[in-house]
Amino acid sequence: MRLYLVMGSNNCHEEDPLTVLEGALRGGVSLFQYREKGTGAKSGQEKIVLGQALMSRCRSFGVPFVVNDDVELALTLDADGLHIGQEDGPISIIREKFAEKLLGVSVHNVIEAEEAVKCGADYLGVGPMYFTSTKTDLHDVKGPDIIKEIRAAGITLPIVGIGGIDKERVASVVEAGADGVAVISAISQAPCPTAAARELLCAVEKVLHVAKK
Ligand code: 3NM
Repeated sequence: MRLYLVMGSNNCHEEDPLTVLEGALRGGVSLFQYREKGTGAKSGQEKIVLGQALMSRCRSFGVPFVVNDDVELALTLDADGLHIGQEDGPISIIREKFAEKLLGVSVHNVIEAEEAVKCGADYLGVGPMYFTSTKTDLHDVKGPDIIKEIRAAGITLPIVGIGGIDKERVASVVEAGADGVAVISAISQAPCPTAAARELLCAVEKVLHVAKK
């Protein structure tokens, strides 16, 4: 959960998403979510074909491949897991469909986090940590304090913070109690995704190692 890359083709601008992903994997991304959403996003067969190609890159690095929202696509691709939001239907029903797979849930407060835990989520995505223009239907910015509140409520499930995170902001998110960070633009829009991933991972590990001492 240390460095989670979330990405679809429209997050990569001029670059080929496969090249961006491969570079990011080389830099140490440990989990990948295929989020093909928004303007110009692929659909139908094209979405499946890109998903297959991205999944195969992840497999060659031994990194789990998770699909955002799209239950059918996750089943078609036989992905390693699914990530859902609060609008994607009852978590417990989806959990049953993906009994053997990774299930992540986006949460924005303690009540949603407790519900996700009760329904059997494997990890929580908590956001937005900071303002971001990458997501259009953004909730109110919560800041890293919301992770502290979730931890204070006794929730021990793996947590990644998401939303507007760059290498300077990693420490605030991990110090608040996250196991790692999830990013889109900090890697997909970086001049060198490998270097960007390396720097983000380094920033996460720095806080975790200090905490262990
Ligand atoms: N979910 P960037 S914020 C996909 O708050 C997503 O749940 C969010 O993109 C949430 O790293 C977000 O470029 C976008 O800010 C993250």
